[in-house]
Amino acid sequence: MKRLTFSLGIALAVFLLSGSHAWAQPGTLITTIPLAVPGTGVSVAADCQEVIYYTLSGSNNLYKMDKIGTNLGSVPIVTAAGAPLDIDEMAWDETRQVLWGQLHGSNPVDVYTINPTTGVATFAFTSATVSVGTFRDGIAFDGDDTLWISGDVSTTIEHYTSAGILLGSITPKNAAGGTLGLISGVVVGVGDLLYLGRNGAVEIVQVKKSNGDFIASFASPGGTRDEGLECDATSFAPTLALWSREFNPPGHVDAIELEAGTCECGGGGTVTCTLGFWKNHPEEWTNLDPNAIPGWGGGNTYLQIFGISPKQGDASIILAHAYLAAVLNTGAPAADLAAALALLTAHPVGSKDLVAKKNAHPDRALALAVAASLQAFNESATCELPKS
Ligand SMILES: [Ca+2]
Ligand SMILES: [Ca+2]
Repeated sequence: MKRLTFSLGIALAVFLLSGSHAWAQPGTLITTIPLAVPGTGVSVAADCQEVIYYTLSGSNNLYKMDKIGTNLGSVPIVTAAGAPLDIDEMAWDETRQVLWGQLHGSNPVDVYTINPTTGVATFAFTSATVSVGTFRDGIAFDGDDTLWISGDVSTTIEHYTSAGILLGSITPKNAAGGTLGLISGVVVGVGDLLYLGRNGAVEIVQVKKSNGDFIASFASPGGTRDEGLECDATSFAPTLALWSREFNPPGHVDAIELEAGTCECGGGGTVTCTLGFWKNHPEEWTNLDPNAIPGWGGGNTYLQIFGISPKQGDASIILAHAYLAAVLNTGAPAADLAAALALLTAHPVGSKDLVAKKNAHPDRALALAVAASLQAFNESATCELPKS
């Protein structure tokens, strides 16, 4: 009897403890905020200082409110020449301290940067993204200084450098491996992750940035239409929030809890000098000549080596990519750099010595381990904002 009482006491303590922590889960609604100025629209953005931005259909105003819905005023969005612009979905860029926005009704989509204080919008580039309707719902700024852009009710997401160079396109998949479709909002996650809102499907989906493969999904506790999305790591810290914009008037934005650490405010605020960053920005290389040919490069230039895909799991090429990015970054582990150079000298790019096969060369596992270590370093390395 005594033991039973003791067990009940433990159970009660666990119950009380769990109650005090509320056991919040990813996908839980944190709060719903009615728009301070009501209306129709698809946009929501958040800077890293608890200011929420949105626009309304038929207006060129950039509206601001705080995380409890207090109206913080508005500023008209205009070009430098004074022409009014109706902007749809927007994404905060913490590095440049600007909003990236899509022009309403543009097809293919015109992309602008917007100064949140003055409202002055600067044309950036025209995307390849063709969209149905007139609302432009998906834009996200990535910490490697790229953008992910989709139109409305889209099946694809296009990937661009901040200078507007098209890097590729993904077609996100559903759990069964078919085309996901209905994509409106897009948010960049940490690592190989995008969060997507599905127009009218009341669902938030995680897919792989690299190829669109399905990872997971949860029912959206937001409105009936998850249009624009935005990562907000600040307003409800330490809880990580995803803002979702409801289309229909009077309009609201919903803060939805996300798994801790899975997205960053405004792309993180520093440029992460990943392998992709260096591949896309040869003009930023300071300690290697992109057109020089290393002895281990199989006759290719450094820049050409970045363009070779590692067919058959060719570890020489995987290692060469990681090594080049690590050399271009500052502060890579010296032992890893030396090991990589020795391996590449023994097994140059194009030798196919280290392809995946039965009885693969014993150096293959070592090359992959060194590449993984250098890649972990590259994924955390920061560098200067591109000068473009
Ligand atoms: Ca939509
Ligand atoms: Ca957004």
